[in-house]
Amino acid sequence: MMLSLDVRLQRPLLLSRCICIFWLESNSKMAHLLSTSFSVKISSSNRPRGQTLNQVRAVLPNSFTIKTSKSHFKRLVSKGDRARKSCVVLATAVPVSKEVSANPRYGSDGSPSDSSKPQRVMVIGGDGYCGWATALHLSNKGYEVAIVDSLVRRLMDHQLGLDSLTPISSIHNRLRCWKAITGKTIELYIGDVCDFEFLSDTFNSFEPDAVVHFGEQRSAPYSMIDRSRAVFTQKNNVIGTLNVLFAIKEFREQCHLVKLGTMGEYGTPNIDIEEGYITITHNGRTDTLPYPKQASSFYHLSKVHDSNNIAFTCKAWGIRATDLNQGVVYGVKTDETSMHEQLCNRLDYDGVFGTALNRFCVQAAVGHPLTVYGKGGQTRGYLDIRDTVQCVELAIANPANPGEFRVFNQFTEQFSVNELAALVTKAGKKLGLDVQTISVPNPRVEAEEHYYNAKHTKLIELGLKPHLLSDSLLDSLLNFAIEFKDRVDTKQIMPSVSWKKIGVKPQTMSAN
Ligand code: NAD
Ligand code: USQ
Repeated sequence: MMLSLDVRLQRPLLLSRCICIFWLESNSKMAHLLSTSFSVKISSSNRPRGQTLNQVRAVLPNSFTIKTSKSHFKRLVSKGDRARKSCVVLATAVPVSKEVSANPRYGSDGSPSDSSKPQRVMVIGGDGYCGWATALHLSNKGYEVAIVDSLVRRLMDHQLGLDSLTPISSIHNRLRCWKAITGKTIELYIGDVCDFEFLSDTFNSFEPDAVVHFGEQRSAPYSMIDRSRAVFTQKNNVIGTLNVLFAIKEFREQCHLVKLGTMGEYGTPNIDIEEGYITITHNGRTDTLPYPKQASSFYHLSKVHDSNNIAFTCKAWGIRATDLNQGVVYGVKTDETSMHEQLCNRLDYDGVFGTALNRFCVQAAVGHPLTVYGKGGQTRGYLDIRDTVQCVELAIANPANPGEFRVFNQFTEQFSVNELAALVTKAGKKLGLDVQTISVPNPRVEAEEHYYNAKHTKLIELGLKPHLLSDSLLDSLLNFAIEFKDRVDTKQIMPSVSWKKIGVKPQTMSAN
């Protein structure tokens, strides 16, 4: 079926409102990326790799064409079996606030009142790296799960000419596969959480007991490409989170917000990093205050703004929230994503979205020298993706109290970049790889040699059993990278975004 949408319409009347929202939002917020005439093919198969930004001409569209099948449109809002929820995402009914006592899943003390009933968890950003693994894990553990995602990340990859190392199926095929293998349904709402009407409908349709919010622009380099990407990052992240807070207040007062923050909010202070709060004695008086934040990119700063907004609404409205200040995640396989190739998670290795250890493993696999930025003493907290899903489950199972803004530092070990490079070199040699390292002039503004000692005990106290970085994990990640090395576009490996060169001029990022 060929379908044309005129995006000048104030309110497109047709079909799935969700996809209209997605594209309209994309158009208004991502004008830096789109073009006056724009043709998009959406299909369940993967797009061709290595597409350049020039190939996906980038100017704001007056109209665009979506080629898809009728059945795909039907699946844009993939619903569970419950009849009461049919078409709710398409509806615009004004929701009614619910009283706390009217929520049968919580007792008067705010704790879940019926432990036998699976909790309903909304995973925002559930098509992404952490969100996909988490959604499957929670579904496997008996939670009723809905994924909310605008799919903007797939669009960004497309526009920057990037691709995951691993081939990833469309979200629809992923969910079909999950259902076929496990019999479990994960509901799907495609839309942008910055669109409050969409979010309201989604909340009223799904009625979450917990919301896990991964749905943000998460790359520091992306936020430092140019002014419009910086603005997009902060609008997308801060407004999205603000909308989630308002949705909880309005429709699901007892819902527990589990928000993905980042260790990078703290920066690299010359004292120990505490979990969220620090007790200070100043001029003879003592207080426990939020730990000072020194973020070092427009992305990391968006997380600081989120944290402040969440803390404020916990105080003002009694919202219950857990801020998971997560370190850098590595790895790709979890028990659930390993069940079938269509469930495979993404693995980013490029200079914009790829993170240190994942990048180093892919670099080693293709014989590219490991790209240590500057002196390589930059130290961060790291964790295996299998621990990301475990930590989120622990946070949901042990909710914050009403009004509590709880902060957990979510990582298991800390490493400098040089230490990571040495570990990958050693593991690569065991596999017969010739692994070299180069020092790349640091594209970022950050301390390259510094003190770093961050606390991370609260999740352990709740029962986290860490998967520490081991030879076997490195071996498996390297072998995984070797398996897919033919998909690597080596031109995407070197960093291309400079913290100092960012300006107002839109930057064209393309694979040459
Ligand atoms: P990702 O880019 O793979 O996934 C993010 C998902 O959110 C994407 O599917 C994207 O389409 C969706 N999204 C973005 N904006 C949205 C919006 N406005 N409405 C609906 N959906 C939206 O990122 P990730 O690596 O999975 O990271 C997830 C979260 O975890 C982020 O908040 C990130 O800051 C945090 N985090 C990630 C890491 C890491 O190493 N990957 C480390 C620490 C914290
Ligand atoms: N680095 C290199 N070489 C590389 C890539 C990175 O030396 O090829 C260095 C960076 O300069 C930085 C460190 O490694 O000092 C970590 O960089 P990264 O790209 O792995 O991670 P970062 O940009 O901090 O962001 C990632 C996620 C982000 C999350 C953050 C957690 O993309 O969403 O918030 O990790 S944290 O670092 O704890 O803030």
